[in-house]
Amino acid sequence: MKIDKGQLGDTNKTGITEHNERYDFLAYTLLKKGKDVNAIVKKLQDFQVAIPSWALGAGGTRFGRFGFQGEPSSLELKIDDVGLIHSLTQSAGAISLHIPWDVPTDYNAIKDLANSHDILFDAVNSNTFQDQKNSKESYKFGSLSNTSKAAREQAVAHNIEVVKIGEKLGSKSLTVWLADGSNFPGQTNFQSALQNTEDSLKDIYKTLPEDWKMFIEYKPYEPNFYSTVIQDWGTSFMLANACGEKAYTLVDLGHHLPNTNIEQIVSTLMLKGKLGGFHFNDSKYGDDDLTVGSVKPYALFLIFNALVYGMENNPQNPYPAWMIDASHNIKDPLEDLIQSLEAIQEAHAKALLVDQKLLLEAQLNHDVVKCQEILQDAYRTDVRPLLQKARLNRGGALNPIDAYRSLKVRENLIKERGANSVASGL
Ligand code: PSV
Ligand code: MN
Ligand code: MN
Repeated sequence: MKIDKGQLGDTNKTGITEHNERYDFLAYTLLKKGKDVNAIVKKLQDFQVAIPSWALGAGGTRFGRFGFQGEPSSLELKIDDVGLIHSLTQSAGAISLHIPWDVPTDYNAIKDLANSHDILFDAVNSNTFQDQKNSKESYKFGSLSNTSKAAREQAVAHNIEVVKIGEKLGSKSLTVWLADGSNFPGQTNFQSALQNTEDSLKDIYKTLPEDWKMFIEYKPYEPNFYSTVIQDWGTSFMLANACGEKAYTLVDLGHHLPNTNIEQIVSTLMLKGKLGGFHFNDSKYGDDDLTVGSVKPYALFLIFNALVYGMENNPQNPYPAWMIDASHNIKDPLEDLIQSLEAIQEAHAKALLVDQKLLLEAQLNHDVVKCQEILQDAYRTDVRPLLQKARLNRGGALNPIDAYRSLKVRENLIKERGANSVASGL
C-alpha cells in the first residue's frame, strides 16, 4: 500500500486548528527568547534517519519470537514499509541494508522502487557474526580477529563484497560490527586478536572507494561474555586512526556499560573529527534495542546537545550517518519506528533550543546552577508543535501514529501480504 496524499490531507484536518494555536504560541515565546524558529524547523525538516532493513519485522529474543502480521517478506516490501514511514514522518528518507540478509536481485528495480519513495541507500552493513550457508570457514571463533588466516580472509572478502553491493545502490559507507571476542578467560590472546583485527580492517580499508567511509562499531559484550575485541569507543577510535582518514567510529546508544557518559564520548569523537555514524535505540540494562527515548529521554537530549554542538562547532567532523537500530518484540514494528523517529526529532529540537551563548557565559562564571537551568529550560519546552510544523511543511502527517491508525495501514498490509507473512532475512 502507498499513503494517498489526499487521504493524508484529510486526516491532517483533524487537529490542525489546535496545532496552529499551539505553534503560534510557541513560536511567539521562542521569538521573544531570540530564537530563529524558521531555521529550527528547517533543521528538523532536513534531519533524515535511516531505517535498518532488519527492523521492519518482529525481532524476538533468544526465548522466542512473536510474529507480527503482514511483515515484509522481501527487500522490496521492506522498502515499501520504509516508504510508508517516510510518507507519514518525513524523516526516514533512507534505508540501511544488512548483507547477506537483504541482497538485491534486480539492482535497477530496487533503486527505482526506493526512488519512488524518495528513499536513499545509507550505510551497508556486513555480517561476519553468523556462518552463511555453504561458507567454507566458520566464524565460531571470530572473523576479522580469528587465529585462522583462512577465516580472516573470508571475512575480509565478505566486507569487500558488501562494498561492491553498496556501490551498485549508491551507498557511500560500510558499517563493520564484529561479534569477535571470547567467552572465557584464557580463551584468546587479547593482543593477537586486536592485531589481527587491525590488519584485517586495513585490508578492507585499502579497497574502499575514494568517496566512501568505513564505520567501526563497538560493543562491550554480547554475544561474547568475557571479552570483545572492539569493546569500546577508544578501541574503535584507535582502529579508525590506524586505518586512515576515511575510517570513523560508530556510536550505538545500546553499546555501553551502564551509566557511561555517552554525550562525553560524542563530544570527544566530534572534536577529533571521528564520529562517523550513529545508531539510535534505548535501553534499561544492555543492548536492549528498545524504542528511542522510551526509557531515558533526558539522556537522549544531553546526547543531542553534544551532537548539535558538534555539528555547529566541529567542521573537522563530517555530517554523521543517522540510523535507528532497534528491535520490536511486542509492538507493531512500524509504529515503534514512528515513535523512535518522533523521540529523535524531539530531543534534536530541544537541543537546538539550548542557548549556547548563555551556557558558555554561565560556564565561564562557574555558575553551575545557571548551567543546569539553561539546559533544563530547553528540555522542558514542549517542542511537538515544531515537529508537526516540520512534517507539514514537507507534506507529512500532523500526528503520524494517529494517521497510521486511521488510515488502517497495518490492516491493509495484512490484507495484501497475509497474516502469516514473516520478515525476510532473519
Ligand atoms: C549489534 O548489536 C548491532 O547493533 C550491530 O549494529 C549489528 O549490525 C546490528 O546490531 C544488527 O544485528
Ligand atoms: Mn548497532
Ligand atoms: Mn546492538
